Amino acid sequence: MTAQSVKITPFHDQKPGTSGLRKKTRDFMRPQYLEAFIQSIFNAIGGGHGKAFVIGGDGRFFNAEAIQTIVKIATANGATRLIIGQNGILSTPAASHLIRKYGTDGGFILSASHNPGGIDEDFGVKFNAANGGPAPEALTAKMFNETKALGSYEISDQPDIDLTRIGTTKIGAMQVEIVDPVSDYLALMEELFDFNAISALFAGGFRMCFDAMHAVTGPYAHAILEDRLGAPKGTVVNGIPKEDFGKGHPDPNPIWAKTLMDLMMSDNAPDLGAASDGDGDRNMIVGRGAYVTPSDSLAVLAANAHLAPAYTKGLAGIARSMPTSAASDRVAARLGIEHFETPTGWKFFGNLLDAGRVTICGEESAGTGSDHVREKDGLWAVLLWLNILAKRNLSVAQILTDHWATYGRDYYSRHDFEAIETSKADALVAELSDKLPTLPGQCFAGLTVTKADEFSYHDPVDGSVSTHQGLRVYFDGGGRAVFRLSGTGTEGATLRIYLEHYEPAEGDHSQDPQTALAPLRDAAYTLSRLTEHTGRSEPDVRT
Ligand code: VG1
Ligand code: CO
Repeated sequence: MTAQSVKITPFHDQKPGTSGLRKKTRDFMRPQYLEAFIQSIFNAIGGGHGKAFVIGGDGRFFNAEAIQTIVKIATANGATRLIIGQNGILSTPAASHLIRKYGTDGGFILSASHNPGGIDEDFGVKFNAANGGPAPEALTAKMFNETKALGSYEISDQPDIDLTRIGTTKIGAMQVEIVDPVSDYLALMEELFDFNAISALFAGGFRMCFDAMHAVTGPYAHAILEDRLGAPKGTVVNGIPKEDFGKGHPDPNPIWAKTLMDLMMSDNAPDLGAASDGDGDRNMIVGRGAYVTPSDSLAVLAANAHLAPAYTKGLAGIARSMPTSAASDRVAARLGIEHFETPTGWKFFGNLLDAGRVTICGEESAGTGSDHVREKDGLWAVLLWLNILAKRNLSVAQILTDHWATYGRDYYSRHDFEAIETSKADALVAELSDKLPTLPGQCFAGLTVTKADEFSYHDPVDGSVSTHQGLRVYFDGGGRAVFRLSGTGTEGATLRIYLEHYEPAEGDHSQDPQTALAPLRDAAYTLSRLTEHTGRSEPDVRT
């Protein structure tokens, strides 16, 4: 076995986005493309010599091939220990846990998350640091700089490793451990939650449907919900990971998890419906006849977390991404704890979690998690809901109604406009950001603007500043519209418009969110000149 240095011409399009580098799978399959990015990561972290890494992915097309390449580059860069999920499988939260549990120097996660998979779809690579969390902005910037100047990569000519067999082998001085992807994660969940109470809930006839969307959570959900907690066989559907996710979008929202939504709105609905995404870090929660928006889910989980063993002592604080509704802020205020508003993307929660300033975090995009790992965690959220349902003896709908009666309701919806020509989306954002200072006092579709700004984040832990994190417009009557461009797409631009309107505790909580938000939508579309810029007037996805 020898390592060789391969000369290359650097690529100039390897800028990590909201969550790692995402590209068309065929881009990643181009000669030297993956190699260049992986070598740049090693360069950005000061080399691989003597270091340990976790490696795994969501099982999408090209997962196993990419892992073999990373192993060879890691060998040549002097790594001494690799921990790899069997068959190349690790959910994002499980990978985060392994990094922390075994104290590795970081981990490589192969996933494009909720984006479709397959040779003509998407692939992605994320690097997580030694705290288990996504590389912070300073590190992703370093990686990008490395990619642009890269002259060569190091690779070893060893044969492929056997990913199917659990156990430890040696490649030269390097130890390679193939581990069961589920067992350490399951043990962690057992520490956090009251598994006896949840088992008793299922034994008492409680029914749920968990849609793994042919993605990575299938094996985890089978092992935890059915085998360990005793939910009836068949509780987990679409539970076998497929390379192309059954040709679907593994995105747990009412559009892409429509079959589950239809079931939950029908007469045969079980007590709880849940779904997770490609890499297992997102969750959707839906009760019988009651969809729970991710922003509300975060607030309900925070308000009830003390019912689960891990959180009986209470929460240190709560953080949410800026476009997420203010529902969780209201919970923090009542609990008398700090709350934080961060830019979109889990990497911004890392410092707050590491510093012990927050315990629970969440995003409107169906991500919730806590300080047990440094990623959002789909099954964790489902188990916390189950723990709460087991303790409170109420339905999901009753818990929600009760929550709104206490805190008021933040009507919320995100409208996505996908695959817009990049130049048109950029023009809309540039024009809107230019005119922000002139908006206050102006009236659009009957609503008057009270305040408008561009969000910048000042990290209270390390003092770093992240600018250009979304445009915010506030209206008379308490409504808010946020505009930002997605950082996870692989085709054109996706414009996200986030709408939110607060109805106090004594107000009307029974409206359809799209109806309640219609005036705000009209104002947001009009003031951004959405149709003039993009030719669109109907979103592709409403969450
Ligand atoms: C989206 C979501 C964001 C999330 C990110 C990664 O980013 O809005 O909240 O953190 O995806 O999630 P963007 O830039 O497209 O809006 V995942 O589950 O795709 O790793
Ligand atoms: Co994901």
